[in-house]
Amino acid sequence: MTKTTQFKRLLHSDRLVFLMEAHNGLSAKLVEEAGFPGIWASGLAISAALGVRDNNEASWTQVLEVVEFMSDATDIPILLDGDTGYGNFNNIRRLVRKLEQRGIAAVCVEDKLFPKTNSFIRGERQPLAEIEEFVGKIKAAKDAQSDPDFCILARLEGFIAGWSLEEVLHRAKAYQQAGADALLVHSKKQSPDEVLAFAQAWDGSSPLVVVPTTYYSAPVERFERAGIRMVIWANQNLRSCITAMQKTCRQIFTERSVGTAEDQIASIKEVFRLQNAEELLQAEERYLPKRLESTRAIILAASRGGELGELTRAKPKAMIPVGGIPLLHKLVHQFRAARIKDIIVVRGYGKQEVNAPGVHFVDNDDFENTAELLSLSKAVSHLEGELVISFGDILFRKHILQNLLVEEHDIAIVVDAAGKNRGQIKGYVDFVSTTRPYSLEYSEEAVFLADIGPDLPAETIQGEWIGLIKTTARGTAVLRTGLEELSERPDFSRLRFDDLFRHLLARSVRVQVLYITGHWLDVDDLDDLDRAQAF
Ligand code: SPV
Ligand code: MG
Repeated sequence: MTKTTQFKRLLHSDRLVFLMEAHNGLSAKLVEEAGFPGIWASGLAISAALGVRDNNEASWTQVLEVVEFMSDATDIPILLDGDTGYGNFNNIRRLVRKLEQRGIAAVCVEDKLFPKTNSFIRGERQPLAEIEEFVGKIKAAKDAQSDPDFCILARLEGFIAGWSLEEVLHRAKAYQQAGADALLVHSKKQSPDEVLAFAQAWDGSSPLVVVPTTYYSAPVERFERAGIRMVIWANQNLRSCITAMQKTCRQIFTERSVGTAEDQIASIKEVFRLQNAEELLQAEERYLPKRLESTRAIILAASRGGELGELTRAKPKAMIPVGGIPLLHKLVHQFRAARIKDIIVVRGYGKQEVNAPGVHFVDNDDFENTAELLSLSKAVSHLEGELVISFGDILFRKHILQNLLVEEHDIAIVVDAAGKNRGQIKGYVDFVSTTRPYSLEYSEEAVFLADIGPDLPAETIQGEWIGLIKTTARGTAVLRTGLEELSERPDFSRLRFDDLFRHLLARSVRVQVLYITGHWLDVDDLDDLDRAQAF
């Protein structure tokens, strides 16, 4: 049932119906959870919550924004306190159209002048609108609605302004004839006498609504007996949160601690429940790509890094601090930042010194006599699904991993085009030749690995593999098969990644090249370590 139909039915219910005030999305939700069938979007409460006065200081579009949040947060109908309609007949026409668009069920408009003042502030001095002018406003509002169940309530401020019962009845009849769906009779008396007198004199041809703010102590049965259809508790939520917040603020300020207050306020968990945070988690499961979530990383960190001398006497180079943080921890952090949670570290030298929170370890205890592929084979049970393989002694900028992760080819490696001139001064460089040299020109065409190894002819070298591979689930399977095939070779324990790549190339497997230019480094010796400290 639409909210407009729900509201219309409430107006014509044969039982007394109670609406409760709300002033934002959260309070609206609380009203709904308490069991109320509808919400009073109070002008007083909304303006106060916005930190301004109930004098049309908040613009009508600002009020519209608030009620839209309220409507989005709830499934019960909202009756907006539309003050005097924010102008003349023309302004209320636009208001009604906008309210319909935002899912508001009804609006109440009072027979005073714009800008209005709250009825409890010198109400007796407040001028009423001319009857004809207000009648025109109601007619215009009714003509503007497109949903036949949208309701316009006419609010009688005659008692507030000190007019007689006759005058109020006279106006009521005129507003009813203009098309008002219900009449809200307001009073600032401590007793319900005025509204009950009105109800008694009223012929019942329109539903009556009352707002017992000052005469709150009157038993509601009296309204029921008088044939009143709807009671609005107009501001109690606003007032209760003022009291609660004042108390909490005072307490936390004077105690300089949250200690005592903590048990008296809603838990963060309750806040999340009210926001329906759970729904978003479920939606993320449905709509977010799972690819990155299920990608795992294998970090090869078995070697000592003898070139670093004393520094690696007690621990492997993966645990050497760079800027105070072990290299391995930096790598793990980078993977986590890319939402890779499942991280496997192959350790060997000084394995008792290798740690990182939340990672799985596998060991290559024969690290002294073996090379990269043997280390990788120790993690063979993890060679499944989408995978990133990384050397444990490299540092790279975040964008390199991000770009690698979105590559679509089954096997992709990162090649530093700037590394092509690195020469042979360093220990072992995985030089790379490709199907196309690095170029700044844009090209749709992917680049593929043509050859790799430390001894490539200089003129064929287009870069250096930095020690990062990404594979799709299919690519991982291909890599694993290649690894298993090579493991048959008697020299398997001495084989390195370039051997694996050449093996794959010989089987016509395509390995995509993602070019970078710098923005990474490996830590092979003390000079590298110096550079890493500054990275
Ligand atoms: C409001 O809640 O803003 C009202 C009711 O209009 S009263 O404050 O009693 O005028
Ligand atoms: Mg109001």
